[in-house]
Amino acid sequence: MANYSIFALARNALQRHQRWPQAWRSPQPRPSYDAVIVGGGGHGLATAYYLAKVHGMRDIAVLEKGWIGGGNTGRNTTIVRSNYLYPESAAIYDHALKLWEGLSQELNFNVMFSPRGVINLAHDPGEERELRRRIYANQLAGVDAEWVGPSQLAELCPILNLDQNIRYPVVGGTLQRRAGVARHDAVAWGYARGADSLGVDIIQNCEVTGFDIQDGRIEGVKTSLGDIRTAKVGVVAAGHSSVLAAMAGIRLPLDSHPLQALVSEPVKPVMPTVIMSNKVHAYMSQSDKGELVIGAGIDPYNSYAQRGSMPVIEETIRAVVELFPITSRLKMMRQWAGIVDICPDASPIISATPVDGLYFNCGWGTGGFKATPGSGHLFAHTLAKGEAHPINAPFALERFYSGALVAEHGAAAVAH
Ligand code: FAD
Ligand code: PYC
Repeated sequence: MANYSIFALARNALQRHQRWPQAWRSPQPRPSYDAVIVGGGGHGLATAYYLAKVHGMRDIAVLEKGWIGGGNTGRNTTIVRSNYLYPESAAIYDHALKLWEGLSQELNFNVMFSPRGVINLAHDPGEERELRRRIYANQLAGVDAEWVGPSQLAELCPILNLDQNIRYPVVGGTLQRRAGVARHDAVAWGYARGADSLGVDIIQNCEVTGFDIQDGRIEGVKTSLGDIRTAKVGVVAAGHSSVLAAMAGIRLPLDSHPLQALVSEPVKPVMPTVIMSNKVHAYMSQSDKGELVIGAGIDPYNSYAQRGSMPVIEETIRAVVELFPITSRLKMMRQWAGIVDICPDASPIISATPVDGLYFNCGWGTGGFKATPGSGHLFAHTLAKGEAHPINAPFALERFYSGALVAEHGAAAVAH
């Protein structure tokens, strides 16, 4: 069997994958669709998949200006958890986590969801109080969460520095055992393949450059490949949501910032869980390839440059070396940034807009990867029915008029 696999691999390599079936088609856009999704990241592709699968809408196009998953979906550090403070957030993120738990089976595609636990560290008594409050809120909302002290931390992650004489000593942390990581590209590919098989057209290298709006109603989109007529548009463009909203004359309460990450050379398994520290602006996990995956807090200035600035990443590395001293001799292989779209309350927007038929799903900021299946599922409901699902109703634009904000800066766990 092993020999057969080696021969099969060699044959495929020499044939340059000639007889491999395409995972999804590359169609030209048609002149009209029942619905158009702008943005071929995980959220846009998941929205199209659930529109087709759950709501029976098959005449759909996903328009992506680059390649699918080339935005934040392929740039994030893949942490999946649902331990947010407010019940509205716990409901939306745990809805997503439940979908993650069955996603590989749902898509018949291995998204490598690995519930290896996520730990959020506390470095002082004030932080411990705040995190313990979040544990109680999570437990009341039916989300698993527990406090872990230094001795449990030493068992869960032996490379964590628990010396009390360091700059920011670790006093304990929260643990969500159902949380973990997943393979980010696989999520885009799995949803693309699933949506395509249900008839959705996925059109890459197709930039939306404007909207056709008549008498307050959406009638179509203008694209780099020509105009497309449609009565329903869902925009899921992450860091570029404000740019698209401006094309429709809408101003969204969003700030766009670079968020950086980097990976080390691969090493043997040393990090069995995920550790985050909001206070020192650093977090780390280990990929299945063995690379240590490290992330920072946001770059404080607004920008659309997907690279970020040196001082931010230097500060993060300083913190990582203090928290995990064995990293001090590792070589770093790659560094990058994505543009994140942050709301004043650090919660997302899933909403109708003043333009009839035009909907936005954005504002996931530093934390939308974990939401991908839930966000797509709920946005599909909102688009298909023309009204919010009860889980995403609190995340409509109205909250910025009513004042019913869902303030999640603390639970975002990545410094803003
Ligand atoms: P994207 O994947 O960015 O998709 C939007 C797409 O829209 C892009 O492909 C873009 O090309 C396309 N687009 C934009 N404008 C147009 C246009 N005019 N026409 C057509 N297409 C257009 N979240 C977590 O939960 N856990 C994490 O560990 C985590 N780590 C992160 C680390 C980093 C470094 C970054 C940058 C983000 C991280 N996030 C994390 C956040 C997460 O990546 C995002 O919230 C999430 O991936 C957003 O998904 P999306 O599908 O909405 O966006
Ligand atoms: O939201 O959990 C998160 C996260 C981790 C890294 C970036 N965002």
